[in-house]
Amino acid sequence: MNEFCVQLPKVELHAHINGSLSPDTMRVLVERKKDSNPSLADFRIPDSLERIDDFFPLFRFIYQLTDDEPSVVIATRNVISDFERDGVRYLELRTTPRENPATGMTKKSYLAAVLSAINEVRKSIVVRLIVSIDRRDTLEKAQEAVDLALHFRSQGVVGIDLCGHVMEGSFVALRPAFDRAKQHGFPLTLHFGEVKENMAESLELLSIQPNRLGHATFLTPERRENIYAGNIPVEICMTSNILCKTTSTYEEHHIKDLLVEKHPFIICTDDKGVFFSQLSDEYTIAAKTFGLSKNELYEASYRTIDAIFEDETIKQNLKKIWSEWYKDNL
Ligand code: 6MZ
Repeated sequence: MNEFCVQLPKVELHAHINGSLSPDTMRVLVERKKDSNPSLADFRIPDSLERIDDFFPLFRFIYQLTDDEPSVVIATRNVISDFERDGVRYLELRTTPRENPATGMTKKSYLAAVLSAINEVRKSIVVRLIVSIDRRDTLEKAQEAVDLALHFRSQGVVGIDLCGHVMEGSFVALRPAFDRAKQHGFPLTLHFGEVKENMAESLELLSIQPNRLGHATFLTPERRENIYAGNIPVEICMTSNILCKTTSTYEEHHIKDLLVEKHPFIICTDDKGVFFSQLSDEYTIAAKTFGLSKNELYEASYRTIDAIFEDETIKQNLKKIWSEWYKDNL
């Protein structure tokens, strides 16, 4: 089944760039930097995490690897190649603009570096960028992220994300930036109900009418009803949820409710570097856990095309690629 899941054309819509660096890419970047920063050579990514709180501090290490533009280009290019090798044909990466005065990297030059890698010519994968706003940011910084998204729109920025430490910050404080992004026509995807404690702001998050939701693990019956009524696609990251211990088993994962309800979902990786899981692995897990046939996996993958932040022409092109693959393989 895994080989089939690698071959299956797939869409990836929830992948944080700095969480997606493979061990090989991390090694390449450590090599580049270990002379100036010897402590990097000792870092080990943990196999498992006690709780989701242990996840976010990992980025203090990873961010030292991508703290200048050439490293950002290598990181982004390698992440794209990893997804391409895994059969991803359309990819929306997301990242939080970051600066580093020590190397002269600004948020603008960071995004320019990411986009230069995204816009390298490739035959079998289309890549776009979502600009992430961290929950811990000030409104001013969030507005700056929207400015940058507008600045780089013609180079492949297609949407705005709310992400970051699930127990910190608040959407309410940042809402004016998201309202402005929406006024400019950017679709929004919001991390939603990743932990129980996030439920307090769920109504506020839905009131902005997001185009997609990340995770949506914890839902009250009312919120579930809102999401179904709005037909809002959910980005599902099973291994991420298991390793962050927000879901206890694959069998109990909330994707099961979406399968039963036939509600749109997109199987995604979240942070494939930190969680050691390719997108094909996530499809394989879904197939094994819920007994999905090859045809059902194909259908699930085909339906994700409707959730991308791109126009009808690109959607139709992708649907053609999927249909041709179906004729040859199923
Ligand atoms: C919320 C997450 C996340 O933006 O530097 N991030 N935010 N929930 C998650 N679930 C596990 N996984 C990653 O990528 C890393 C950043 O993405 C966010 C965190 O803010 C993390 O610092 P970029 O490319």
